[in-house]
Amino acid sequence: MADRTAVLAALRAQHIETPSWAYGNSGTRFKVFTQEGVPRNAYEKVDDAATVHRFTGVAPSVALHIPWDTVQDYADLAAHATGQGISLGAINPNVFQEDDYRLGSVCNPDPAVRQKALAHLLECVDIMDATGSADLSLWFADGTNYPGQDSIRARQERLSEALRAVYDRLGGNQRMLLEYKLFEPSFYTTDVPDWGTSYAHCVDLGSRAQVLVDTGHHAPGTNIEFIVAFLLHRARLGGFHFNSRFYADDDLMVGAADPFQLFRIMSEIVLGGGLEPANGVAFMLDQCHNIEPKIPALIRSVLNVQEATAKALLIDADALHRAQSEGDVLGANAVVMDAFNTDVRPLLAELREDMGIDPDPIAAYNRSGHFDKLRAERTGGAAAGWGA
Ligand code: LRH
Ligand code: MN
Ligand code: MN
Repeated sequence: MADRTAVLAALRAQHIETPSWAYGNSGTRFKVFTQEGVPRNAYEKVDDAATVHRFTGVAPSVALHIPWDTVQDYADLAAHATGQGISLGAINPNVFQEDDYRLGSVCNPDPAVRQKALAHLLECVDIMDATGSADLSLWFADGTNYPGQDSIRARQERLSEALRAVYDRLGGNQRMLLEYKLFEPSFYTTDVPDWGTSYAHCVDLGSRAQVLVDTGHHAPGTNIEFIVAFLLHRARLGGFHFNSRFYADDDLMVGAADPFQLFRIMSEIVLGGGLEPANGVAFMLDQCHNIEPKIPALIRSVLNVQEATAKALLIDADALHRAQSEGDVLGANAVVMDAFNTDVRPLLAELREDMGIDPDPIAAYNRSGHFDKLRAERTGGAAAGWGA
């Protein structure tokens, strides 16, 4: 059996980052639904992230999206976060929501648009300097809709050029995480469609460029845990945008659609040493809560990642290696399934009690009356960024 004390210590040290945009109103291309009590600005999003941390104990940072979270003074926002017991995490630039980006951002055929996009990326590194953020999470909506629309090769060269300029601007403790996505908003080619493209650019750039795996960005049926194992083995797994999906990039609560997949991913992380802080794997969420209340949904998501991690930590690694080296197919599979089928809720309740928080964070939040307070205090909450 895995050592219980070591399992509890690893769970206590886990750090799951929530995204500022998950606290705002969101929807689909058909409708952005408004909810009561949602934050009206970046400061209130930080407050909500701090609430999620207070109830879970393992979500001590919040990612920002710029310009959705634009403020006058980023150092002041960082100080506000510190005062609330959390920190500002990854900075996500936005080069996909302006008319100029109709044909792309850093891959656009027009050099003036490329320049504008690059200037925004560099400005985001300035913001990281002010917030103390270590990670720049890059996602490009760039691509084409029709064969012949633009040169696939020329677009790759433009991408390389921009990535190089940003990489060279990074400070010594800062990283660049390059996110890939198979399709959407482009429907014929996407300029960073898969982990291989991201990996190749990262290798060109240097060791502080790493791949960001958003679990909703693959073709159905893709074996994401293989990608995770490969990238971790090559020291290029920068982190995750966790969410779950039934069809495309659904951005549903992580672990809701396929808890077994989340467990398989976390198993590769645990077995590959990815929980060690030195390996720098960032466990971030990237979700939208269109119809469900946001703070409880984020608490649920954090708990889902924690449960999958706990199960992965319970894998008896010695028994697994023994079965694997003996070629014992059924035995090896049974070791993994035993861990998956373990009810880890009592273990996690014990952990939370040790940490001085309620063993049932969602019930505790619902009892706290916090939402009634938000509903009374906040009127006219902001949209997350879509359809605002
Ligand atoms: C793109 C994406 C990317 C964006 C976020 C809002 O689908 O996953 O990470 O920054 O959604
Ligand atoms: Mn994402
Ligand atoms: Mn996405």
